[in-house]
Amino acid sequence: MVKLRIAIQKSGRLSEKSLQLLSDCGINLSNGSRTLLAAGKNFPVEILFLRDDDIPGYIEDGVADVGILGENVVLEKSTELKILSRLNFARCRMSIAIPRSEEYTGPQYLKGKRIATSYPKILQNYLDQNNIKADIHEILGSVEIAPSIGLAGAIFDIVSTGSTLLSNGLKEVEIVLKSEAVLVGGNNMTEEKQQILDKMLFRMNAVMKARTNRYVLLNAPNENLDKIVSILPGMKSPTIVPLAEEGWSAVHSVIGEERFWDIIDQLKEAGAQGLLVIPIEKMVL
Ligand code: PRT
Ligand code: ZN
Repeated sequence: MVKLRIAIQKSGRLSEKSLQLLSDCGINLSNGSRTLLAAGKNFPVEILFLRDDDIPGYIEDGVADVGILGENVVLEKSTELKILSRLNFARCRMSIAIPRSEEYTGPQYLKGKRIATSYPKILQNYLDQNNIKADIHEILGSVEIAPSIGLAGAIFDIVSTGSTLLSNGLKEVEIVLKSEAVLVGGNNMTEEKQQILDKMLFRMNAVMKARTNRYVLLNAPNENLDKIVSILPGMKSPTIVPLAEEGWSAVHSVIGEERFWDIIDQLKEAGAQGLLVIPIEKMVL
């Protein structure tokens, strides 16, 4: 039987969330992540556990069909892979940082400087775009200590909370790109594999929509219903059910997380009471 081979990170920041996403998509694995290869029990996939840096090469060589990895690694390692879905986890940015004591005067500050990074290709693109000639010094780990040991005048690295920069006496001066985990694929997929992939993408979309939305129930006096309905975005329009108590209704709707607290505040002001917020497990539109 044909199986879609999915490469995920063996151990690191992406591993757990990649496995969780598959599990939320109803894809259960027969053996744990300790082996190199695990089979889907109830879905035609095989999971290959690799170092994230190796995933692009495995897909380009056709050993894996798709993979989950940071967009930053995709941009650094490959030009051939297509982003099939953005996965909304492992968010970070790739930034240039310099010693805190230095005065930053804009990208031209970097001219002639030595910049340490594990991402020379992305950095070179950025420098070229800004017409800056600088000396890129590639190192594999602990990039953040390069300035303090006199190895470089600036660094280009992944930043999440910024606390690593802070504790190394550095400040972030340019955000070059924003990254998140993505599902990527190569260019030559058989029709059978494409069908499995489409089915999995459909499930992933349902899971991701559900993660970024909440189901909201509230009670409202009937005279305020028009106002409340106008505040709610909803999928189509909210469900309104009369309460046992005369003159009151229950309103059910779905709210996206990006405007969630705003909308809740507006609902309260419009007379909503007894608000309940419930996570959604899957959302198929
Ligand atoms: O062993 P393998 O090669 O598979 O893993 P890895 O060590 O190369 O990668 P890993 O597991 O550290 O990260 C995998 C992916 O997670 C990265 O490619 C990014 O896409 C994403 N990601 C998200 C991050 C971070 N956030 C992050 N904070 N990757 C690394 N960091 C580092 C950052 O470089 C900094 O040094 O974590 C440190 C802490 O960051 P602050 O700003 O929160 O202090
Ligand atoms: Zn890596």
